[in-house]
Amino acid sequence: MSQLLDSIQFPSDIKHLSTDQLKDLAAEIRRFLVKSVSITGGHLAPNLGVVELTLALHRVFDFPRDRVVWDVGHQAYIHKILTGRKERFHTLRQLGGISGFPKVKESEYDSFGTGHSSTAISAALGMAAARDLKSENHRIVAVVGDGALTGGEAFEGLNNAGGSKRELIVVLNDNRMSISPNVGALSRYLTKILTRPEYNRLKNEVWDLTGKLPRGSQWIRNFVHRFGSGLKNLLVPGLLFEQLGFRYIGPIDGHDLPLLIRVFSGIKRLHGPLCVHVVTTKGKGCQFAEDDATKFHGLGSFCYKTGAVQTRNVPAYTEIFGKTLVELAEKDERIVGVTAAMADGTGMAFLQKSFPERFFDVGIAEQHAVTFAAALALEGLKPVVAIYSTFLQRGLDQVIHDVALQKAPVVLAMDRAGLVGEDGPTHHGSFDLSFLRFIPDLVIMAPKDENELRDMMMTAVNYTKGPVAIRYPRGLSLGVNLRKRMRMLPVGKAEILREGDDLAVVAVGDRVYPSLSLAEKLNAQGISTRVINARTIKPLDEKRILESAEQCRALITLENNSIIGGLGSAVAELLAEHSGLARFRRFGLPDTFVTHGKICDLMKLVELDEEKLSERVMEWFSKPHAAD
Ligand SMILES: Cc1ncc(C[n+]2csc(CCOP(=O)(O)OP(=O)(O)O)c2C)c(N)n1
Repeated sequence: MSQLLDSIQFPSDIKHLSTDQLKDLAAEIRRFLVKSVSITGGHLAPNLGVVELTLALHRVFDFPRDRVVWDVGHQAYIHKILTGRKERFHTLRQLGGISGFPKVKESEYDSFGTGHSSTAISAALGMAAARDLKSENHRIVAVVGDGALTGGEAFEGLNNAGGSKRELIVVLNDNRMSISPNVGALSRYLTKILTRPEYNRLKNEVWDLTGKLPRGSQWIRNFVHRFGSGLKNLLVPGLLFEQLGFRYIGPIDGHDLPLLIRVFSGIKRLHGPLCVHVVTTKGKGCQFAEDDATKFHGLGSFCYKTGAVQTRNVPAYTEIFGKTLVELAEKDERIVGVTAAMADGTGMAFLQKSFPERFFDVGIAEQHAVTFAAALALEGLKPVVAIYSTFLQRGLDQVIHDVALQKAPVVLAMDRAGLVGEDGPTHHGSFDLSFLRFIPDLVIMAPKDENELRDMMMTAVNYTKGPVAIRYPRGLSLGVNLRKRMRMLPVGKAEILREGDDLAVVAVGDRVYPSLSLAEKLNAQGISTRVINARTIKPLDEKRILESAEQCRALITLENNSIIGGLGSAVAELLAEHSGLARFRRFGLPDTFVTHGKICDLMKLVELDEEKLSERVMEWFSKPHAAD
């Protein structure tokens, strides 16, 4: 049977479709999405929720002349399908394929790159200011989830946009979910709006009326405006958006395509900042995704018929972290957990389950999470804040100003450190060693395996002199036998895992075991190789590293962090002050934004895979050197 979707390449292909055809197309898109994402992995539930919304936007607006900014950008799959990327959709998130997020370089329809949340209103307002300066007249739409709206930058954008009076449409995609159920007062406020049936009914009638209005009928528009405002004054429990300078329109059923089209067509005639509150269901149209929208928010491959995911017999680092935290919390009631809307992703959900009163989900608000934790610590508690490395970038000033400067004993658990794979450059945790290492009084650790992660967690929660950051990678742990008892590690002491006197490899975190394999290879080539597990990047075990620099002919560092500012830089600084001690070279992530793809493929790309790394090291080591 010929499919409607087959005939769709660009937004112009949907402009002429009837409402019934658009509805059929929505159903086809859903089937296509589920099948495709079941193979590539990706963000299923958020996209299933915005099928009608995306179709309506593309039907009414004229992208790319008009602009759309997708907040987070994880829900832009349908937008991609409708804007010339359907044929490449099977390459989603794969090396060389299309990105899982909007990317300016990928398409003229992607007006702004996203991946981290809560940026869309700021970006859209910047575009509006540019448009006005250039005397252009296109429309700018920011699509923002209710979860993303819990992030501070979204409020900063709303505040500025509402004050500016520029023409801008914020579509609030309200599905009551962040990754987990949404939290906070704003979420409660939105729910209150939704639970006012009389408001819904009347409001829809207003829109039915406006839909039938002749274009440009000023008095009726004024009437609708006043009637609408009066209605809201009567019935809405608060007028947050209106008070911030936005015309609020909604709530609107985000799966009612004709209504969405009518509303978007109608508001094209309105001026100033508008907020269209659209209500959707995450996972819509796919039972297993609707039933467990958290699991199907973002995941790897799964069975498209049942949603079943392959089970793994080795726990992920995240799970080790989460369970260990519970173990520690059982013994010390001062331990509390903080997450910025990532209870499941960080493993904090284990603590939430065991000690709900000692668990805090603060929303997608990393800055707030860090300051909040600093205060908990100064009040005598032991907060463990779990934030992905890439998202802690948001909280840097708070780590400096609120945590380290006050020597607040906060534990920063940075999951997803290093390359993360398919989510790509917006999500790689490539920089945390670089952006944390210069902070005084902050201890930074990285475990070589899961036992060491547990030991580091125990050490960190018992470290009273100041904050401790622990970084660990995405994915499965190594599957080593877990020691039941954790032990305290000496802070600032490296461990020598293998002796040798030609080359010393100082490695950290998930690069320690690969260093051992590297040493095997080098030894087989007659290069006697020492392997040092740095364990703490700050303070660095200077004594041991300087000793090795003296005793070996050359020294290298190996890390899953940018070579700028991380372990390699720390060792380079040390050696520079003790000049002439050793030939030295850094191996780590290159000074580029690494693309998306499987971690193993990316490791090859950056030449850190086992084969290429040993070739590079051997080539460098064998080169004659002036100092030799
Ligand atoms: C700064 C930042 N922190 C955390 C995340 C991880 N994250 C991705 S999507 C998401 C939830 C977004 O919720 P919402 O905006 O409501 O969109 P929905 O998935 O519900 O459609 C979170 C927490 C992120 N992308 N950026």
